[in-house]
Amino acid sequence: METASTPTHCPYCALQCGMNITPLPRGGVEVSERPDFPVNRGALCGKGRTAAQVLSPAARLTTPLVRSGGRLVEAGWEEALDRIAGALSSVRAHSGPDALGVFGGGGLTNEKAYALGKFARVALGTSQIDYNGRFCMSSAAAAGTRAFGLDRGLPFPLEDIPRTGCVILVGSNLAETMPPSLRFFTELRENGGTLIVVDPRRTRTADQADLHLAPRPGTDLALALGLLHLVIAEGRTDEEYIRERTTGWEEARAAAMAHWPEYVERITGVSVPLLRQAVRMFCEPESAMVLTARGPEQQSKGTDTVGAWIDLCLATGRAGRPLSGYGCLTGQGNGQGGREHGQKADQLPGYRKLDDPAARRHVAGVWGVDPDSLPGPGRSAYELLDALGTDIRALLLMGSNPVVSAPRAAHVEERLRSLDFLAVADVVLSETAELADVVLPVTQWAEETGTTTSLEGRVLLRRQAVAPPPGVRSDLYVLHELAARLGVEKGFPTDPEAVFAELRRASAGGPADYSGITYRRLAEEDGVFWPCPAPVPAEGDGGDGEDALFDVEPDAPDRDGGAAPAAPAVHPGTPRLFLDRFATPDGRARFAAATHRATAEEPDAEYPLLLTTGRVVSQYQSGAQTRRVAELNAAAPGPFVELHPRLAARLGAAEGDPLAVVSRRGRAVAPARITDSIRPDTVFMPFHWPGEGRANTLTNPALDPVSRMPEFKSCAVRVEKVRRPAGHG
Ligand SMILES: Nc1nc2c(c(=O)[nH]1)N[C@H]1C(S)=C(S)[C@@H](COP(=O)(O)OP(=O)(O)OC[C@H]3O[C@@H](n4cnc5c(=O)[nH]c(N)nc54)[C@H](O)[C@@H]3O)O[C@H]1N2
Ligand SMILES: Nc1nc2c(c(=O)[nH]1)N[C@H]1C(S)=C(S)[C@@H](COP(=O)(O)OP(=O)(O)OC[C@H]3O[C@@H](n4cnc5c(=O)[nH]c(N)nc54)[C@H](O)[C@@H]3O)O[C@H]1N2
Ligand code: SF4
Ligand SMILES: [Mo]
Repeated sequence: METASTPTHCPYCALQCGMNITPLPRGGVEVSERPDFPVNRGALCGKGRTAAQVLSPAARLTTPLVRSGGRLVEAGWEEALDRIAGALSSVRAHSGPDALGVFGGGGLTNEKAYALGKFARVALGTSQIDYNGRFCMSSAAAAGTRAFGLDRGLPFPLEDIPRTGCVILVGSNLAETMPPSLRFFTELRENGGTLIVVDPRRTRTADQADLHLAPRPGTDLALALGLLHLVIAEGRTDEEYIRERTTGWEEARAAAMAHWPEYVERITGVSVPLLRQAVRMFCEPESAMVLTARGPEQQSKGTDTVGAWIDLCLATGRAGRPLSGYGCLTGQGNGQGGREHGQKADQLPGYRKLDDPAARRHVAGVWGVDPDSLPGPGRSAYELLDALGTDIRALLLMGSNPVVSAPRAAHVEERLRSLDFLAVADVVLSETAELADVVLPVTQWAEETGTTTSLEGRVLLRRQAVAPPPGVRSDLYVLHELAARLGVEKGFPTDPEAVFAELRRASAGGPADYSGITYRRLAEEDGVFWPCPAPVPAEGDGGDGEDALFDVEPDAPDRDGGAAPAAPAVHPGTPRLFLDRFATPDGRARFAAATHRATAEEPDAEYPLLLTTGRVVSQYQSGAQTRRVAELNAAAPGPFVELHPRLAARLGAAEGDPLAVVSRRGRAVAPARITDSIRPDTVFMPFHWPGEGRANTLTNPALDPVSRMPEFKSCAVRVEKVRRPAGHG
C-alpha cells in the first residue's frame, strides 16, 4: 500500500499532463510516466518531472507566520486565523464590505475557485474580487464570448490538430510553454498539413513552422485584417457559410478592405508576398485552425485582435466545422475552470454573469441567500491592485504572486505595502507573501484532491497521492474557518467532493454546465468535456428529485449498444462545440469588424525600442515554485535581455554584458543575450524573476477596454549599457 502509485496531473500548466506519483519508502516522492493519459502519453517537461521537489518541507512553508515587530514569526493556526478574521471584521465595520479585497488564481482547483468566489460574496459581502487569469487569457475569453456566445479555450480536443490542413499559431511558444503538445503539430506536418507561426521572435516553436511571420509587437490586429483583405481580394471567402452561420459580415468586410496589404506591411513589417503565402496555405486545404496564446492577447487591444483572427476563420468557413476552428491556448493549470466558477469580478459559477437577474436567483438559491444580498460586479485585477490602500484596506490573496507578475510591479508592490492588512495563503514564501501580515501554509496538488479543467475544456480529477507535512492545511479549510469566524457557520465544506457537488448544482443550466460530472466518472474516464448537463429527471420526479438527479452515475459501459437504458442516459460530455450552431441567441457567429490601432505606448526619441515579455521553458510564472528547484535554476538561472546583434553593436554590448532597460515605469538590469532570432526594433525579457531583473518593473498597465487585460506584450523602452565597478561581473 505504501508504495502504490497514484495517477494524477501536473501542478503547473493548462496541458495538465497525466503523471503517476509514488511515495518512496525512505521519504520523498517519485514522479513517473503515465502513458495511458491521451494528452501527453507519458511525456513530461522538466517542470513536471521535478514538481515533487516543491512538496518537500525544505522547499515550502509548514507553519503559519504572523507579523510581529515588523518581522514574520511562526504562529499557531488559531492565532493566524483569528488575526485575519479580526482584521477583516474591523475593516468591514469601519469602511464597509467593499473595503475588503480578494485576489485568486487560475492555478486553484475548481473547488477552491468556487469556494473563494462564494466566500467573497457571501461571507465578506464584497464585490471586490478578481484573479490573475485577468492577466492571462481574458482577451481571448471576451472575443470568444462575443463571437460564439461561449468561451471555452479550445472548442475541440488537441487530438484534432494532426488531421486539419493548416494551423496558424499566433503568439504561442508552445515548444517552451507546453512542450508535450508539440507532438500534435509534428504529426500535423507528417500528415501533410502546414504550420504557420506568428511571433516577433524566431522561437523554438517558429523553428518548427513551414512559415514564420515576425510582426512588430502589438500589430497582430493589422496582420489579421491584412490577411482577411487578401482573402476577399482573391475571392477565397465562403459565401454560403457566411450567409447561413454568421452575422455582421458587411461591417467586417468593410473593415478589412480598408487594410491594404501594403499598408499592413508598413505597420507590421511582414512583406506582402509572405502575407499572400499565408493566405494560400490557410485557404487551400479543406480545413484549418487559428490558435492564439498570450502574444496577441496581452495587448491593450487584445479583444479586437483576437476578434480579427476569428473574423478570418468565419470569412473562410473555418469555425464550427469538423477539424476547423478558432481556439485559445489557455495557460495556467486550471486557467479554464478558474474562469468559470466565480472568482472573476463579474461572474457567478457555471460561467454565469453577476448582473443577470436569473443567474443571481439561481445561484442565490443554491447558496441559500437572498439574491439581493449578492454584491454586483467589482474591479478587474489591475484596477483592484491599484486601489489597494485607498478604497480597499485589506486583502486576502490566494494563488498569485503579483509582486513579480503584475504590470508596473513597483507600483503594485507599493500599493500592497500601503494596505492596513494583507493575508496570503501559499505553499511557499513568495515575494508577495513576504509583505503579508499573516501567511498561511497550504496543501498543494499531490497532497489534496480536486478537479481542474484543461485547455481543452476537459474536466480532470487530480487525486491526492501523499499526505501533507504536519502543520499544513488546505485552502478549503482556510475559507471554512474564516467564514465561521465571520459568523457564517455553514456552506463552506472542507471536503472537495462536497464542494464539487455544490458547484455542479450552481453550474446546472449555465454556459459551463458541470452538473452531469461526478468524481466517480472522472476517476473512470480520461476526463469529461463540459458542457455536461445532468440527465433530465423523469416527469413527476419533483419534490426532492434534485438529489437523485445529481447522484446519477454512468450506466453500463456498452454505450453504443441498441438497448434503451432504463435510467436517464448519462451525458457523454462535449469534446467538440458549435458543429450545429453557435451558442449565441440566434445560433450564428458574430463578426467583430475591428480596425487597427496603435499600442498604448509607441516608441519615440526618448524610448525608441519596444519591449516584449514572456517565458522560458524551465521556469513557471512568477517562479515562486520553480525557482525552488535546483535542476530548473541550473537550466534557467536568471533574467536576460534578448536583443538583435545590430542593436547590440549600436550599444557596444557583448554577450552577457549587463544592460539597463528603462521605461516610463522604471528600470531593470539583466545580462545581454544576443541573437538574430529577434527583430532589431524589439527586445525581449522573461518575467519569472523578482529584484533588479524584474521585467514587470517596466511593463505598461494600459488596459484593453473590454477584457481589462494589461499590455504585457509591448511598451516603449530604451536600453543602456551598465558600467559596473571594476571586478564586478
Ligand atoms: N515554461 C513555462 N510554461 C508555461 C508557463 C510558464 O510560465 N513557463 N506559463 C503558463 C501560462 S499561465 C501561460 S499563459 C502560457 C503562455 O504561453 P505562451 O503564450 O506560449 O507564452 P509567452 O512566452 O508569454 O508568449 C508567447 C510568444 O508571444 C510572443 N510575442 C510577444 N509579443 C507578441 C506580439 O505582439 N504578437 C505576437 N504574435 N506574438 C508576440 C513572444 O515572443 C513569445 O514567444 O504558458 C503556460 N506554460
Ligand atoms: N511581463 C509579463 N507578466 C506576466 C505575463 C507575461 O507574459 N509577461 N503573464 C501573465 C500571466 S499569463 C499569468 S497567468 C500571470 C501569473 O502570475 P502569478 O499569478 O504570480 O502566478 P504564479 O507564479 O503561478 O503564482 C501562483 C502563486 O500561488 C501559489 N500556489 C500554487 N498553488 C496554490 C494553491 O493551491 N493554493 C494557494 N493558496 N497557492 C498556491 C504559488 O506558490 C505561487 O506563489 O502572470 C502574468 N504576468
Ligand atoms: S507541459 Fe505543463 S502540464 Fe505538462 S509537465 Fe510541463 S508544466 Fe506540467
Ligand atoms: Mo497565464
